[in-house]
Amino acid sequence: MTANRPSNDADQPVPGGVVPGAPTPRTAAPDRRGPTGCPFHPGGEPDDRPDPRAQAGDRLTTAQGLRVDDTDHSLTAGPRGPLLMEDHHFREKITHFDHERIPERVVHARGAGAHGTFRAYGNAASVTRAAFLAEADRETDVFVRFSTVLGSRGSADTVRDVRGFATKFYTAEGVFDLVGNNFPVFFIQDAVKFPDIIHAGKPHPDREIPQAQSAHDTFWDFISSHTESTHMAMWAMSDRAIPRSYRTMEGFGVHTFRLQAADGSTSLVKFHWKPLLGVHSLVWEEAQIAQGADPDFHRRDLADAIDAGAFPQWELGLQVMPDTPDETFEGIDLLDPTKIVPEELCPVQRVGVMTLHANPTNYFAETEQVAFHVDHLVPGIHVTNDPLMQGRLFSYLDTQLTRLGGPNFAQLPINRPHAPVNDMLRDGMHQTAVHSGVVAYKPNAIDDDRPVASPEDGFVTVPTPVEGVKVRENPVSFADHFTQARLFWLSLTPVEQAHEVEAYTFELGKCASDGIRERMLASLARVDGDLASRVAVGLGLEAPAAELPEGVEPSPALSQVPSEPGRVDGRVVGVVVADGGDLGVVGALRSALGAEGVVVRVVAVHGGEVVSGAERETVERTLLTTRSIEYDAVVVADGTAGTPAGTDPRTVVLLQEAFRHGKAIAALGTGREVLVAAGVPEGAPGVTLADAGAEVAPTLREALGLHRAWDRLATLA
Ligand code: HDE
Repeated sequence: MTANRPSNDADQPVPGGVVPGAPTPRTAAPDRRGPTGCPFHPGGEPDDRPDPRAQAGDRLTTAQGLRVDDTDHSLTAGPRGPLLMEDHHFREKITHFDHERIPERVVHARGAGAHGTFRAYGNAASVTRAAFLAEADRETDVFVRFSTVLGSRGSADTVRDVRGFATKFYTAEGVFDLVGNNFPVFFIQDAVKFPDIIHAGKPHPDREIPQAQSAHDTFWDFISSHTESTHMAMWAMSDRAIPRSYRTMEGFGVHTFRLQAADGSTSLVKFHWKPLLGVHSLVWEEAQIAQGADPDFHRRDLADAIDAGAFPQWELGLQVMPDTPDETFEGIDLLDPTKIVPEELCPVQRVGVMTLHANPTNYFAETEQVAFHVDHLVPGIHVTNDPLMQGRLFSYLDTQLTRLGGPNFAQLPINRPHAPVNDMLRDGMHQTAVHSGVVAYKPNAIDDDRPVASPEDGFVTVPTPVEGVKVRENPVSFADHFTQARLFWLSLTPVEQAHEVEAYTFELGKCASDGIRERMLASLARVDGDLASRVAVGLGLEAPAAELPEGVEPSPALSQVPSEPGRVDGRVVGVVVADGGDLGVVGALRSALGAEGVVVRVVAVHGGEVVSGAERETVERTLLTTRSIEYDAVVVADGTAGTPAGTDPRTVVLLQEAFRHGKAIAALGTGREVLVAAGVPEGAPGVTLADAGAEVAPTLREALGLHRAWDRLATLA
């Protein structure tokens, strides 16, 4: 018993004036300790005290804090005898290990997270009273989890799939979760079909293959028989489904939200995340190589960038539309999650910036246990009757009960609000709070009716009218499944269209059923005749006659091909060097490009150092440990020709892949002979020859900012 803790001694007198049953000095909570025995210090944790969330002390102990004498030998009856039941350390260690896993997410199982801050510009005050958006320069902590949808927790990052982009804002008014994707639309219009599309996309239940792939019969069986999926399928077959990095993805809230300003006025709003690094993708062959060479490609990229101080940033954008009774804008039904509102019709207004600046300390505690929920809203942000959104309101709370083992998951450190919680919820599995007092009901006289409700500044549902007969049907406007699929197609540049054709041909080519292929071709013929006939040629089938929606205008904002060079932070240039060759190029490129965050990596045939006269450079990648997917540009140094590095077949593969993937390539001096040997044409777009590193630096800077040599990709597509 600590000195400051009241005694439970039954003889102690009850102080006068205490209401019977109310908390008295006779009751006492456990001492304030973290999960590993460290004391909590009210008023913050000074740096010189141990973190109460972390492991404490330097001695190995049991979970009960008992010091362990030996953890390498179980307790046996003699050195050759059986294990003794008495071995409490063995039983505790193995039992805990046996239960280390929790169920992975049924969708979005594979993910990576990061901590950061959101700073509001203040210009959203006219549309929402949510303080974290409305107050200029207000900073709010965030945790973001990016994910793929179909794959298991251990699957590869670069599969063709939609990416989850879920953000938890720990606002002073409670947690707000923006649980979005990197596509602005969804496959289905009604949440009741979600198990169907996911069962169709997941591996076939008999052999449990293919993993994390949509290129199989059940997926395309579903898509081809649900024409409402056509628009989202166009996105899934585009370069958007194979992002270069989580840092170069857009994010979308998908559904239309209803925002309410302080004066009570409401608007219908779509959320966008705009990456400051631009929107960039891999090409398909790169994505496939990465699945084998580095299945953690995106996870590693995010963590490395943050470690290196290249903090990824996104601006939060709003498309604000009038809240009219028909909930449509320019003829687009805002409740239909298979439709976008083109930016040209309603510009995206940027209202704040998010910076991710810290990696998680522990993957399980943070990224795995974080629990997002579409229903985590704050005053000023409200849901609409989008039937997909309405279904999600049920699903996310429900799924955590199984995944996180009960109703107290909000108490896990990563899920705790950064606002006072007095919820009157009690008990339950894994309860870590020690609620005091006897009152957990309202109204109550014992506690002066506390805690009190907040009709003024609490979450007050916008009083929108609801009426109608109970039906299982969609609004008539939901029946248009092709106009926006065509809009998407028409908005792509020819090289992006070629990738779309290739993706459809690949995916349908992996299906065994002709019926599925034919049904899909029939859908594509309602998007674009050229698209349908090119895919049909690849599949060796007849293209059906085109039957197209009329008057569709493209939205140039949907293309990913940049009109001018963008930022280059975190872009990587690989420089192939050899002993005895020119090493000065490495320093020249670093000093020319390093200030903008470009990473210059030395690639050689062996590890350790490369040496040339008095010059030496540390080798960061050998031809054995590297692959072209690591680089945005490849440079061959002067003096490499004829050396083991210059003649190694892996250098040839490196250059050929960089060439095929539209990456910038440069050769200095005799390095051009290495290009010739690799079959890289000297005059091709994005291929530069020079004598010194400083000469190629400006060309490389521009090429990196454009992401690809698009003209070259167009000739290869
Ligand atoms: Fe989800 N979704 N979803 N989803 N979703 C889940 O919740 C669900 C949908 C999204 O990083 C699950 O905690 C239904 C659209 C993301 O932890 C589950 C429907 C969008 C994440 C669930 C949808 C999303 C999830 C699984 C149809 C984009 C990962 C684990 C109505 C706007 C969040 C979990 C993270 C996760 C249900 C459709 C995004 C089962 C029923 C549309 C980013 O509750």
